Amino acid sequence: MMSNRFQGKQAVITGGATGMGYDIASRLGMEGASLAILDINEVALADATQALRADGVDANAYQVDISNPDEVADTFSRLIAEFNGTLDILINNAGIADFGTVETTEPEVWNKVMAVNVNSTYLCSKSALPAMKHRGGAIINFGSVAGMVGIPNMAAYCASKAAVIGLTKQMAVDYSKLGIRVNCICPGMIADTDMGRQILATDGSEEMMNKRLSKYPIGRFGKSEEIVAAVLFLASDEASFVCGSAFTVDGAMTAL
Ligand code: 1HS
Repeated sequence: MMSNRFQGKQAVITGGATGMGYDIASRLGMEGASLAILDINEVALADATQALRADGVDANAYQVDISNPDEVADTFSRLIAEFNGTLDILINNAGIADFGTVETTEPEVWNKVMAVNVNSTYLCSKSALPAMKHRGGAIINFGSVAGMVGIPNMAAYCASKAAVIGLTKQMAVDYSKLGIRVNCICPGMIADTDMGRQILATDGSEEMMNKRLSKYPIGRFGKSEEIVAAVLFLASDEASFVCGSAFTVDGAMTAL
């Protein structure tokens, strides 16, 4: 049975055109939320919006590079106007993965990963917060197990996700008293998204695959829907006392 936890709520999802972002958007919309979908990919954005609307979801699309301060400010002023000045939920989902040790990571790659994963979370939150103060709200950032333990050959990605976890805790301290709950989700390897496939493909040898899998006590990688369920919980009123949490959904990967 589909519940209606988000009836009357207005939500922004970054990176909402594909992968987990789309899955989150779709579930939020099916449970009643009105959506602003942000994505850099114009074609994917048009397809996603069409698919959501075909399912009866109220969704508007905004093409934006969320690492660009001016573009973010302009996009949020337009989408908040469309939402009549209020915003309830911000899902800072968009992110990229890249590979390298500290020695093999070039500054351009380091800066891009930090810009897309960390700066965007800061910039979108900065633009969203004034509109969330009217009736409270929820911000869900995307950390990762990679922000809690080291992953081989992912220096920039690990640093970026640790920064998101730190920013989440800091924001929770400043904004909980205003009724805005800030949390981050820390997924383990999710195999059925583009990012998951990209990470698995960097070294898809059987040996590497088994090594990766052996880090997961549950004996498998995760599925997008298992992260989406946790994100929706954090966004909902059921999580009314959950603030500043780094919520691991990882099959005990970081417990090992
Ligand atoms: C993509 C997500 O942030 C997880 S990174 C974990 C990679 S590993 O556990 O498969 O090495």
